[in-house]
Amino acid sequence: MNTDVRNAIYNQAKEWVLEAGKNIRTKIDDPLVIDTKSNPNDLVTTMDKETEAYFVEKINQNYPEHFIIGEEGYGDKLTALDGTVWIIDPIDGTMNFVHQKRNFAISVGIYHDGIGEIGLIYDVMADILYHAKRTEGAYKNENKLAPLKQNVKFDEAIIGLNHFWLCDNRLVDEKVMQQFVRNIRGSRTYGSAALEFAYVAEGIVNGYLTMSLAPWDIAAGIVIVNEVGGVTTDIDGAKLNMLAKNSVLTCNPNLQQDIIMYLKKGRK
Ligand code: 2AM
Ligand code: CA
Ligand code: CA
Ligand code: CA
Repeated sequence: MNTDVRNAIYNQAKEWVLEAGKNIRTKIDDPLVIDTKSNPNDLVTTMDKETEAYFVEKINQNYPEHFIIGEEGYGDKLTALDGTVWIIDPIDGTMNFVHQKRNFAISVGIYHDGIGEIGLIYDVMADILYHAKRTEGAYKNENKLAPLKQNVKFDEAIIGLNHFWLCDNRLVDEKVMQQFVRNIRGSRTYGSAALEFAYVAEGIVNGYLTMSLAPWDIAAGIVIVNEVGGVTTDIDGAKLNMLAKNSVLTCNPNLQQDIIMYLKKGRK
């Protein structure tokens, strides 16, 4: 993707993300209409839909040749990542949005011919924008993020993961995962995949392990983590499919082999 074109798209995307975030903050105490999707704990609100619709309208107006993949279905149904594709999660961490009114993010990844060019993750209530352009480094607001530390050891690592890994699950023996959390230094569960990617990029957690996420949960995060030297694969260490669901490991490259070895040991 041409640098001038990319800069223009990046500036525009950033403006829309900040604007959409401001709209959410303004309405944060308004009554919510909450529906459920795949199960009673899988929430969606009018604000998720309104925010996605806002992006889709703006993109269609300004970039009619671009494609959109969005969680709430206002985008396109794509079977390939050819051309420029905006991969959007209007609110990542809807449960946090509903119950906590914080700890949720707007996530926008912009890919060109399958390559992640731009990543934007906006922690709306904290007003912190994590952002990156491929090969130009990653930023937290105006501050450039440092490359990930070289010497992080497995037994000193903090890993983001939710508690389902420790319950009977279809992917990995929970006994092995219980051993895993005892052998790392600590675990954290933030409830927003996008923010967990951002924290890996920031180096405040050293990895994030997650079951079955959609492209919009991870598209921006992959670009941002990549810019600080982090690596993202599926939980077997294989390349991700950005048109399907994936169980994902994003982490400091020092830890990747150790974590994947653990998973392999318990893999079903
Ligand atoms: P969401 O809030 O955009 O749905 C919470 O554990 C993280 O997992 C969030 O990033 C959430 O994104 C994501 N997630 C993906 N599929 C989910 C589902 N079926 N139910 C709840 N959270 C889901
Ligand atoms: Ca959702
Ligand atoms: Ca999400
Ligand atoms: Ca969402």
